[in-house]
Amino acid sequence: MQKPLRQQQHPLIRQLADQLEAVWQRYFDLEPYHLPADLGYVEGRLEGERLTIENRCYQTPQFRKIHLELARLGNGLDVLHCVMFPRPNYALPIFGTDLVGGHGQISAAIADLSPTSKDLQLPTEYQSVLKALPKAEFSQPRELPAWGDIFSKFCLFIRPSSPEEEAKFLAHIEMLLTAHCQQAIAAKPLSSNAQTEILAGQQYYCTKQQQNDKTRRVLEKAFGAAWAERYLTTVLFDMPNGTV
Ligand code: BLA
Repeated sequence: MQKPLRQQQHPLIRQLADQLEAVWQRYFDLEPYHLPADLGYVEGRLEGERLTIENRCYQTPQFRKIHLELARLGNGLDVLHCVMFPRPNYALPIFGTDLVGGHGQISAAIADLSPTSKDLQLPTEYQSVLKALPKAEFSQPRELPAWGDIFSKFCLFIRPSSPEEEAKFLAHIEMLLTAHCQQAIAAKPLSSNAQTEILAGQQYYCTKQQQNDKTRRVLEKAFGAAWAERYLTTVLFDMPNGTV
């Protein structure tokens, strides 16, 4: 039996994976969410190197899908991907985080609570909570790509430059996620006619994320273009049943 992927990955990825699950377990009774049967654990080959993907997926009354994915390509590329999709009857933002690194260095660390309302603003309760968090200053901020207009003004996108900055990133995400779980638990479900806008917001988020060529390229090289498209649209950034 192989060791769980996280034990072979960059320590920041392992720590973040453990932390995300600990916070979810603290706030929710997690029910399993079933991914398409062949897409839970996947192995492919990219230019002779093995690409391994391990998915964990849950749901709660507030969240349609809480997805944590760990991926490792050979010994050179480690990825943590996480998205919490709210159910369409909750006007909640989308929590997302991505860590990408290799050879002992994380090159991209991103975390956000992304708005899904028409005006692309976070709910006012979230704005006040996020404004009150300690300012997260990092020495190497990174610039968002063109498709990144889905992210809020609180989005953190950096290259952590030291173990201290890695710890600061972890601590920041813990606060962000804790605030999100508390808001979600306090949120009231909406009536069905208010859900169209929320679905449209989630659809927009997914469409933009699917434009991330860096993710698509890794998946295409290992599994081919058709598989990558299916994975991007059914596992990473899918819409609830019955909507397109
Ligand atoms: C960047 N994502 C990247 C990069 C790679 C991947 C190789 C480039 C790293 C760098 O520029 O240093 C690869 N990410 C993957 C793969 C998976 C993955 C293979 O998740 C999954 C199998 N991406 C997300 C989510 C967010 C996100 C949820 O999946 C944000 C909440 C953001 N990833 C994101 C952004 C970049 C990135 C903004 C930088 C893109 C750029 O600079 O062009």
